[in-house]
Amino acid sequence: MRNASTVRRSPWTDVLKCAIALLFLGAGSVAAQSSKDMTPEMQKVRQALDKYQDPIAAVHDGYFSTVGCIEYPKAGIAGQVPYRAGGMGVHFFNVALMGKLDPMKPQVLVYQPEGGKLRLVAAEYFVPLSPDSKERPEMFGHPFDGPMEGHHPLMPHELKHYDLHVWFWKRNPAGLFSPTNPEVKCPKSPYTFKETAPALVTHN
Ligand SMILES: [Cu+2]
Repeated sequence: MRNASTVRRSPWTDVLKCAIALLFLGAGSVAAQSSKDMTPEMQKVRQALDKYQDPIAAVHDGYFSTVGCIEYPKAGIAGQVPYRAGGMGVHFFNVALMGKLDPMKPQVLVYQPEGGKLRLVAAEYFVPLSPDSKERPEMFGHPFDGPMEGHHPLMPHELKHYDLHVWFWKRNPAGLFSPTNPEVKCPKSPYTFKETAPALVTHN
């Protein structure tokens, strides 16, 4: 009798284990990007950009909202940037920073609408294609995506560029540098755009 009761696990142990596992899974969906995945340089950059968690502070520094929230319901196909299905959120663009490549000064800040607010989730480095940009740019030892067409409709197709997304503030199961994040969702709104992955272009 005694043996049986010590050997046999209570079904509640399993229920409890499941509940704990679910709790962690649930927490994952809103989890911040863990700093252990980032180099000390990246942690420094994130710290410096933390002030933009307030979108108004971003506007004061010249990052202006492009209004729309972007989702890519389908993965990119041949001839397109190989995006995975996911969201990209709302982009705040600082045109004055175009043409400079400085980790501390990303051209774009990416926000996710959440509970009626905008939550800072990523920074994006943006390099327009030009005769000067002969080589694929790199940041934090990671090559940029592209070159690609502008993201229609919030950008003209002609704005060919390289870009690199870094999910400093939100965990991205697709990877810290993945352009899309399957856990970013846009609200039902006339300003939510379901886009297709931009076309790859050649760099002459
Ligand atoms: Cu983006």
